[in-house]
Order: sequence, then structure tokens, then C-alpha cells
Amino acid sequence: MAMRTKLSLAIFFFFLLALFSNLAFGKCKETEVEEEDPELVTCKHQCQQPQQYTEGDKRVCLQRCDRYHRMKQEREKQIQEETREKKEEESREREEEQQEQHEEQDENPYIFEEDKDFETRVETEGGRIRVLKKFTEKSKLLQGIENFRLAILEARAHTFVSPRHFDSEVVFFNIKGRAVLGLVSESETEKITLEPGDMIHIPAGTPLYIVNRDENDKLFLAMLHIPVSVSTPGKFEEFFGPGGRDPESVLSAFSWNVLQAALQTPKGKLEKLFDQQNEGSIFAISREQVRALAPTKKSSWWPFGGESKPQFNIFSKRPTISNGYGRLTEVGPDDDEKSWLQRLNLMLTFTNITQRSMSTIHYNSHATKIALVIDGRGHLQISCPHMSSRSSHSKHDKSSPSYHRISSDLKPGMVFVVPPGHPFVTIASNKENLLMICFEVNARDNKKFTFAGRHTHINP
Ligand SMILES: *[C@@H]1O[C@H](CO)[C@@H](O)[C@H](O)[C@H]1NC(C)=O
Ligand SMILES: [Cu+2]
Repeated sequence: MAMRTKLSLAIFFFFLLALFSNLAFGKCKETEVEEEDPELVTCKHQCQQPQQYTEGDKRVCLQRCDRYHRMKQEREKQIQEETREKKEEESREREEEQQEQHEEQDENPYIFEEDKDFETRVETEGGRIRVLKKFTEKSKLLQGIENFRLAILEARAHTFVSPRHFDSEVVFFNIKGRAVLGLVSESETEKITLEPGDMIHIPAGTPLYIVNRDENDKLFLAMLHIPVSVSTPGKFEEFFGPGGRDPESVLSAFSWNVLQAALQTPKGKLEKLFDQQNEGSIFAISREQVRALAPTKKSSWWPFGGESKPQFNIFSKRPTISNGYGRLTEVGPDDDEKSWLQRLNLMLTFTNITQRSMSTIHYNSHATKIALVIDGRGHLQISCPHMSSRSSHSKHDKSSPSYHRISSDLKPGMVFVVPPGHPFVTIASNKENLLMICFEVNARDNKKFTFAGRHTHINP
């Protein structure tokens, strides 16, 4: 028993020894290799040729070998260093690039700037028509509302927007100024005056002209287009009268005698009027022409007499919520008399937030909100789970489900989108009320959920 223990102990020590010697040997070998560069060995070996060199020559030769070796080592080190630096720089560049791409994605997918995200379709002396870029061009997250396009018409005082029709359902909203819409049918032209806050649905294909009947002020009209062509979602076209893509259809609707009657102008003068369209589709007209294109007294007391038109004023409609902090007015698919809202599955809302106040944090169950700021300034915040939380504010809680805060200052002309389920809040500035008009898409069965009590729609 004792014998065996001794033996195994001996074996143990033997292995230990072997291990140490091996380590020591290995280390030694390593330094040897470093010292004995084969080139150096050859160099030194050549110096030792006795028949060629004297002792002095040999020394000089050996020194030269050493010097050469040192230079070679330094050069190698330098090259190593350079490649390392290059690699570091490359990876740094790559990182920056990735960061940039990320930031591009992170850029607010739901917020549209007036100058960046609109394209001008028409621009003349008389005014311009700007169309918001396709929602899917901004972000894939907006695929569901691809088929909705928002356009803004701006027309100077006393101008005429030449007859046209659209291959889209259009909801007109009169933001500012005083307009006349002329809806042209074969037998007569129906003239409708629009005041700020007025909303009207124009069925696809209806030929119409627009007049800014105000002598001094610009007219601002928002148009929500819902293209009807199933083959080209999100695309709509204007079909002009003379000089346009489809002159025949519009002109036949605008038979000359109708136009003559509507404009109370002889045919020759009319032709001249429409010839002006070659200079653009929005142009100045005289006071007499404005008067001729506007409704006569008799038809201006509509909507109380006769036909009911799908028109209403959202500014003067009774608000759903109203208190010191602001007002919310809604017209939705369940409002019986607005059958077109039912058909288009749309709700229209108007929010007027008192300065220094804010809306409660709330979200829509089904509807996607397309909001247009029409007056005042303020701020918006949306919580979005679709975006990674790379925002500097939320770096500390990477492990929990990440809700990215999308925020933006708001000013007139800006558009923002809030998808269903996304809680958001709007805040008015200290100096101005914040006024917004919203088109809520897919409004049927929609419910609004708030995170605060019912009576605190708007809070300081
Ligand atoms: C918005 O609310 C303010 C009161 O805070 C009111 O004076 C103003 O007329 C409202 N604007 C519209 C367009 O309803
Ligand atoms: Cu989102």
C-alpha cells in the first residue's frame, strides 16, 4: 500500500518535472526563434568566410548584418502598425455608416414637413397645388394608408382654378378664405360656397372648377384624395379641360352654352378665358367674372331649402368634448346623414387645443389618423413600438420592450400620422391655440382609449 503511494508520487513528480521543463524549453525556443532570423544567420555566416575577410572586416560585416536586421524589424513593425490603423479606421467608418443608415430609418416615419415632404404639382402666378408624397414613400409602416393622398391648394385673391376632374374620391376642407366650388353637370352648374371649416365630398370624376371669391385673402383648401383606380393604388390624376389630358370629357360636360350661361360671357371671350390656361391652371379673373361664377342670391340660402348636400361646417358643429383646455369635434361614419363617410369608412375631426394646454394621452383602436395642422404651434409625441429604442432618452432600458418616442414640433402646414394602438399626445404652445383637422381612416368600430379620466380630455 505504502509502496504504491510512493510510486504514484514519483510518477506525479516526474510528470510535474516534465511539464516544467517543457514550459521552460518552449519559452526558450521561442526567444531563440526571435533572435535567430534565418536571414541574419545567413548574413552572419557569410561574414565568417575566413578567405574573404580580415578580422576587422568580419566585425564590420557582422555589425552591418545586425544593423540590417534591426532596420528590417523596424520596418516590419511599422507595416504591422499601419495595417492595424487602417483596419481600425475601416471598422470605424463602417460603424458610422451603419449608424447613419439607422438614423435614416429612425427619422420620424410619421411626421411630414411642409417643405420636404410635399411635391408641387401646379405652380402659377395665381397659386399652387402641392401633394403630400405617397405615405409608403416615407415608410413601409404606412402601407395601410397607401391609397390616401393629401393635397393643398393655395390660390391668390380673385383667381380661377380651371375645370378638372379627378379619378379619386375627394374630401374638400376649406382651411382659410372663401371659395366657390362649381360642380358641372350636363344641365346646370351647381355652385357651392365654402367658408372656413366647411367640408364636402366630391364623388370621383365630377368635373369642377374652384374660385377664390375673396378680393384680398388667399384661399387654402385641403383635399383628401382616395384614388378609385384599383390598378394604381395611391395614384390620382387631374383631368383638365383645354390643353389637358382629357379635354373632351371635361369640355363636353362644360358645353359652351352652359359655360356661357354660367359665366354670362360671350363665347369668344370664354375661349380666351380658357386659353389662358396655357399659362397655368390657376389664374386671376376679374370681379365681374367672380360674381358670375359665384352662386346667385337665390341658391345661396341653401342648405335650408331643397336639396341636401353632403356639406357641413366642422368649426360650427357641436363639439364632442369642450372645456377650458380645448375642443374636439367629430363627424363619423355613424352620423346618419353623412352616408359618404360611412361608405368611405372615414371620420373627420377638428381639434382646437387652448394655449398652454394638452390633450390626454390616447390612442385609436382601429383608425389611422392623418392630421393636418391648420393654425398655431405646438408639440407632438407618439409612442411607437416599431422602432428600435436607440433614442438617447431611453438608452438605459434596453432589455424591456422598447417604445420609441417620436416627437416633433408642430406648425401650420405640417402633417402627421398616428397608426392605431399608438398612444400620442398633442400640446399647444404657450402663445397660440393649436388647431388641427384630422382624417381618420378605417373609422368603423373605432374606439378612442385614453390613459386619463374621461373629463380631462385636455389638461394644462
Ligand atoms: C378655438 O378656441 C378658441 C378658444 O380657446 C376660440 O376663440 C377660437 O375661435 C377657436 N377656433 C375655432 C376655429 O374654432
Ligand atoms: Cu409604430
